[in-house]
Amino acid sequence: MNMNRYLDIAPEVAQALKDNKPVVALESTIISHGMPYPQNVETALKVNQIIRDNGAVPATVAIIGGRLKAGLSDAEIEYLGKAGSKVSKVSRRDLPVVVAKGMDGATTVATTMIVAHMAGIRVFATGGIGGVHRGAETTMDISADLEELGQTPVMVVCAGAKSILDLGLTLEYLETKGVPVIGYGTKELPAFYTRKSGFGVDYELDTPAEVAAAFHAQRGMGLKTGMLVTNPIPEEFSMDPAVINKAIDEAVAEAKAKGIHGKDTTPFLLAKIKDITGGDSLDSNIQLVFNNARLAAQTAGELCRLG
Ligand code: PSU
Ligand code: MN
Repeated sequence: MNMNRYLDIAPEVAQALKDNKPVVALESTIISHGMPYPQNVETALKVNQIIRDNGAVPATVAIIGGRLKAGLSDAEIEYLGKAGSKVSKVSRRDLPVVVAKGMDGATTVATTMIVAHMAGIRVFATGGIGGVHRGAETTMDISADLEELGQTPVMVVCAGAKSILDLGLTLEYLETKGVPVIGYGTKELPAFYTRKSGFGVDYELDTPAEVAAAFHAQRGMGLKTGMLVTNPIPEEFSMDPAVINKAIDEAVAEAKAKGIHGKDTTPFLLAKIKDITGGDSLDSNIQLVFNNARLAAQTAGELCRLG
């Protein structure tokens, strides 16, 4: 099964895949660049536990010493969390040099999908995806995550997209690429910190079994696209839209004034929003990741039942 010579699959993950037991992939940029230390490491370890409690095996993806890893040890997670933004943020275009040079790297949604697919993992849980940035009509800043969703058959469970992005354009892009956007128990795209965005999704599905059945059909038809499952943050952890939208507007304005661009944009905005909201956004962020881990583990279980 371990066909790719650049890939190491953790023994527990390899065994689960061989036995048709559920596995959930997790990204590492959320650990290194998406949250501060030590909450990043605490969150990642708790996510692993939640996935286990829901009957699946966690497989955090990263690049260590130039090796693609599907499944990290707790010590490796601690290392990436402590190193933070000193570790390279690795999207699709960064892979060749990082691997050839034997570097360490934290994988974005795009790269985690690539490695998950190489390993044979079908379901991936995260917080938020990259998308079409506000002002992309002049900057052309569109995350490689969207292209990956258009070409790599992995299900990504997220809490929707943050309004650091242009949500309307992000949905248009996904439509063009043929990516199904599922609302879990909702007809509206969740906006990460809040349950609503004002934008509709393609389909509402209400159980892990329904989500698994849709993905199973997609794969059964040989469609090569991914699937985006958007899972609203639990009500009790959602933020006041006025507060969070003001923080996001301020962060976006500051990024523009400072000329932040390229791969630095998303990490800059995430850190800024956390500073402005005094940590409230971090608490919400952590809770929505837990919620996505639960749904992903249950859906992975249903997929295994389908074969
Ligand atoms: N959005 C979040 N949290 C994150 C990210 C995005 O709410 O941690 C990270 C993910 O790793 C995602 C990446 O794949 O940022 C997107 O970066 P870019 O926009 O540069 O493609
Ligand atoms: Mn970008």
